[in-house]
Amino acid sequence: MNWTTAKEYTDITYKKSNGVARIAFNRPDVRNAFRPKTVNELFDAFLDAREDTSIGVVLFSGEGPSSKDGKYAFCSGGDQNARGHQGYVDDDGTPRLNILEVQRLIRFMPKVVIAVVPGWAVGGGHSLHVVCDLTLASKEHAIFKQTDADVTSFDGGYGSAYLAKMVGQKKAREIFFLGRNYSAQDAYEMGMVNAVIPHEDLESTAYDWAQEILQKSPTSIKMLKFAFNATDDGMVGQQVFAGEATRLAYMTDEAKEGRDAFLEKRKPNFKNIKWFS
Ligand code: 1HA
Repeated sequence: MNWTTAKEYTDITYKKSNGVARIAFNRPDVRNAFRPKTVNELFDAFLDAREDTSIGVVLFSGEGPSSKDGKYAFCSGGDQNARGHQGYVDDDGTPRLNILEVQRLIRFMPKVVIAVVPGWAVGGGHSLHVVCDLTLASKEHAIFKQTDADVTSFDGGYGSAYLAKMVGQKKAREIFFLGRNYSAQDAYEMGMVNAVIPHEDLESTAYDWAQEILQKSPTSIKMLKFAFNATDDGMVGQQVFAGEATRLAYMTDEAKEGRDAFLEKRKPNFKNIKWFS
């Protein structure tokens, strides 16, 4: 791993190495809770990773440990100190819930996003791991927990409904209704974690998984991601999948003929195009 800093931020770190981007929360003393500033930075970094054509995989993690007690965290959700009556209050006083836009960026980017969970994944932090394509968890320190019902919040989208598709209805309801702690092994057995990794190997294993994915066909990977998404994403899922299909269609001779005919102000000639079945 030869990381170079892609951009300096206050609340997150953002690095790149050899086709892989690494975005990590950097507020370890509050278990990597996110405030509006954190969310704005996440959005900026994920957008950059999406637009960078050299990047195929994004690792999403949390820096640590805490300087106060040495504990690790992926993310403990919304910063309760920044929470006003209508949402998480920005520096200009505007209440926001923009973390859902970050969820959508992760969900719809044509790249693989891997949650690398070194410690607590709680509340909105739990939902973020759920929306990632894959999750790798620290054997010793990862703890999964849903506190939404403790603090009068509810992620009624991917955080709950998609979780239920992953672990089953009964288990998802247990996670939200009881708000218990689950170890990495528990989460693995439920089907919401891909692998339980010794803590000291977590980062290198995540990087190895990313490199393995990067050996694959980029078109296959993105079409597969959007195919997996489509059944749960309704018309938007269809739109995203079909958008990529359109891109492929644009690369054909048939599409060139359609475009050229328009530009040359003539009727298109599709007679030589075969009707493959
Ligand atoms: O659900 C949503 C949304 C849904 C829809 C649309 C938008 C959404 C946006 C956000 C969210 C949410 O994220 S709601 C859920 C918000 N998060 C929580 O309820 C988790 C609160 N934290 C905890 O339950 C615990 O801190 C913990 C299980 C993560 C860790 O416990 P532990 O190891 O015992 O540490 P603890 O002593 O509690 O915390 C260490 C320090 O971190 C404390 O600060 P200190 O006393 O040292 O000054 C603690 O206050 C701080 N901290 C932890 N989590 C948060 C936090 N400070 C602010 N906000 C936090 N979320």
